[in-house]
Amino acid sequence: MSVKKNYENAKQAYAKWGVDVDAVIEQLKNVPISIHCWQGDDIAGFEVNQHELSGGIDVTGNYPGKATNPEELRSDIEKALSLIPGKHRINLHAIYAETNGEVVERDQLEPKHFENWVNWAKEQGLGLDFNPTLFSHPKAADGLTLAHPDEEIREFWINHCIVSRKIGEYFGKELGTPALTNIWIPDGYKDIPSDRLTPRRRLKESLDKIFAVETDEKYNLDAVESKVFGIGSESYVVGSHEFYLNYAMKNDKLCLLDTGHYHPTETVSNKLSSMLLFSEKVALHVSRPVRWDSDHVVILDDELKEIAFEIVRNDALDRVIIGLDFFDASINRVAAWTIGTRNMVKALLYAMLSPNEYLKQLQEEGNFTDRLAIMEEFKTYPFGAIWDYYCEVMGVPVREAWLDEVKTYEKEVLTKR
Ligand code: RNT
Ligand code: ZN
Repeated sequence: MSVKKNYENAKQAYAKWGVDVDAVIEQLKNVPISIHCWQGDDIAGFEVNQHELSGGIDVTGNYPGKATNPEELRSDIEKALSLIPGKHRINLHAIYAETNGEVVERDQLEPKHFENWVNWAKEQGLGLDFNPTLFSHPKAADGLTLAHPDEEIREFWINHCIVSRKIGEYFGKELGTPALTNIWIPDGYKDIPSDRLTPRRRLKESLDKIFAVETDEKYNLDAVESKVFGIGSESYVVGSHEFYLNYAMKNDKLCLLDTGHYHPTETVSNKLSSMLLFSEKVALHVSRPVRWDSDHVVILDDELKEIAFEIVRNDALDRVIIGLDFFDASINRVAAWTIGTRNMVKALLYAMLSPNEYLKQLQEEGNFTDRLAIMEEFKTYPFGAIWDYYCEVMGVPVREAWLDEVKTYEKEVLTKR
């Protein structure tokens, strides 16, 4: 297979429509994806007194070889990164703190507990993002955290979020690229509430207290993530889309849209243009809901491509912060990262290889016949040849060759754990 020859031919096909493939490749190299660390250990984390996963999310499967300590997790991430083209970022949760065998309560966490991560990120040339962990904890056992009626519980979580934002700020300062610190809480009710307002009022007040503490936005960006339902919060989620959309707009925070957190026929792709009209930046958790918020590995499906089209067509590659959020324990976890992240990058490339200006013009002219015709024909343009070439020039395996590397890693490393 001559990757280069196929590329040259494919390039001509795109050039005919004014798509400058070399320029696209240069641009794509600079688009980071924030890869979630928690795919590697089923969201277990490294707390000394580990608590079972809670918060209405679930990881199913028991594929062997999950990471059981920070070194293993970092080495697994490095393996995945060696198979994914581009320079990316790693997204951590507070439960990935390293406390030297000491129990450190979450409201007492400090930057020093993430020093190893920062040193590693420097070595690897990676940016880091962060999340406070408001689940898998006795103080979250009621399914309520920032909206809990008990003030002491609320205070604990408020403080946890404040120290987390400080940790995000530390990441940004150390690594020279701002961290996105994203707050997601599980708060909600299994059954029909008798009062929807009071918990939301408490959440609003808790957030106000959290954000009253300043962080430098050169180093830390705050995001809030909504949800439509969870296991055990089927009837009501305090932090709904409308809640956070309004909160973020009013308080100049980023809205984080998770693709699994909306009603099944509602799509994040259709939300981006509206968000971008009113916010400078939007954040994403790209996931794949199968019948529910199941967090399956991201595949190259129509909605993923549509999300990528919206980012590219709206010229928002530097305004949409793309993060991933899936966790599948039924397959090799390094493969899961590799498949999901390669697909995200593929979708962006696919969208960038479309004659987007021309298609917009057709729409403005009311020429819907040509719009549909060209959009459909482009689906079978030689995208694969460009993708193969991109992998080759970025020094990562072309096509499925990465799978052999994962298999070797599994045999030599993962199965020995
Ligand atoms: C849960 C949210 C949240 C978590 C991670 C682990 O529904 O999507 O983002 O998945 O924080
Ligand atoms: Zn999410």
